[in-house]
Amino acid sequence: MNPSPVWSTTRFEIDLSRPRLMGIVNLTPDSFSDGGRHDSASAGAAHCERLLAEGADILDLGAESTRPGAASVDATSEWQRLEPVLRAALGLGVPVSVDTRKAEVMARALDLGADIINDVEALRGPQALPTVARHPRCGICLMHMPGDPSTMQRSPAYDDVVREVGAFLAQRLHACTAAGIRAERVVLDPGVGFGKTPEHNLALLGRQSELMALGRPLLAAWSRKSTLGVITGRPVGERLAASLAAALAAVSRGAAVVRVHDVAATRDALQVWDAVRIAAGDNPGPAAIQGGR
Ligand code: HH2
Repeated sequence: MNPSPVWSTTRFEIDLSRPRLMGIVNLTPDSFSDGGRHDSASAGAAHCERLLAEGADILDLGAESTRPGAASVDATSEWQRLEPVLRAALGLGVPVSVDTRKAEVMARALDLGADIINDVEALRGPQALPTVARHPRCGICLMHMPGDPSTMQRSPAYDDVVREVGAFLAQRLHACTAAGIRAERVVLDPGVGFGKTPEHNLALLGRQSELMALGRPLLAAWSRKSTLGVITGRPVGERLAASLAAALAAVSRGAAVVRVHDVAATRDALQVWDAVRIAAGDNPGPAAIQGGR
């Protein structure tokens, strides 16, 4: 089955016939690679504008870190961090995603007009699925994570990580469609670094075609993650080249969206990759993000 090339969201139909860049906007004091850099409303809004100028197609705003062992944040504090930046981002003319696990934050973000809910718990949290299902159009990213961020890296073990992550994502996609959510609204993410060893993460990338068979586009989020540090021996601040290599490996194997911190550099890398596709005669041509309703 070929994944549908469209991601249907609140205001935009995102054409995924070429890879899309999702720029990460962490509004947190404690994110694993850029905590404390954009955690005031003005710095967060400025970062959104910077990522757009660098070529982001989608902005992903998060106000709670999900790094291994991160302390959870209550919904009120999360929303206080998010709201002013979300209001500003929604005026920038691109799809805006909100990275949250809490139904209360999802509901508020959707009321304000958010285009996408990106949930690392794949809508398994209390009231998350019905909250999103009540919305007629928003896009959704369902990610695989066993347990929660405080426990997920305690000896992750699978018999066959690709088969088990695929079965989980298929089950969550089914839960969404059973709740009345059209499949075109959903993108799937194997969850690099969430309850997985470096070997697990690499197996998921190397055998990505098995996840493509689930019939929905895939999101790849390797940016700066620790597996890249294990492979290269580099600390988190020196993983740009490794992140670019992983992003290109993911899109070459069919990923439709790459979630990254370093938008300008990833844009350059994708442009070269696209130019090679054109030269090879297998480029589908320019693709647009339609909408703005
Ligand atoms: N990773 C992070 C956060 N959100 N969402 C999806 N769909 N996939 C991911 O792999 C993913 C995600 C962690 O990265 P980051 O946002 O930079 O860090 P932190 O959670 O510490 O804020």
